[in-house]
Amino acid sequence: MAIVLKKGGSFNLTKEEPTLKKVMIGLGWEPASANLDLDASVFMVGTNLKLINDSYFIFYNNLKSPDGSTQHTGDNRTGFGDDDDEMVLVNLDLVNPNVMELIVVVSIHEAEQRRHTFGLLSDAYIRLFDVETKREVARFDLDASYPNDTVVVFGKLQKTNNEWKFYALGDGSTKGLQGLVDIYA
Ligand SMILES: [Ca+2]
Ligand SMILES: [Ca+2]
Repeated sequence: MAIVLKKGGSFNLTKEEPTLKKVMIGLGWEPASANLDLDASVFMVGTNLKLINDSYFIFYNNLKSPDGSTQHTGDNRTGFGDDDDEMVLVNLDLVNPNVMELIVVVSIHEAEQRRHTFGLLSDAYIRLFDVETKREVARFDLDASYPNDTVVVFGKLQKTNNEWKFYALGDGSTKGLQGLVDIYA
């Protein structure tokens, strides 16, 4: 049984799932209209909460981290369908030791030009899936509404004392992906 998290909740992967090494982070949503394109990205940051290197910003134009740990499986343009719309694979054993957090965000492509916000979609979630045992281990359904937001931090993996924890965040912002790039890059 997967752990179902609420906003702000956390899950200790190292303690609860000690054999988990290869994690698929699945992200899903249902758009209210066509041409609403959401994009998953990951900021791999160090103790100072900055990218350890620009190439550790993982998004549709930079699909794989230099350490080989983190792989974005590619851009989905529509979000239609109940399965994961975009996915990121993380091999925890390969994560560069300087990386303390993998911050998983979803932003809306051309949000300002198209006047799109998270208010136009429903059933957004983030889930962690064990690639080797093919089990969902944790899930967070974003139940808050984000009528004006153009980017939402869905969750993060954080390493503390060599233990990995997953945090369900659901933190929205009106500043788009660039707003987060300004913070973390
Ligand atoms: Ca997309
Ligand atoms: Ca979907």
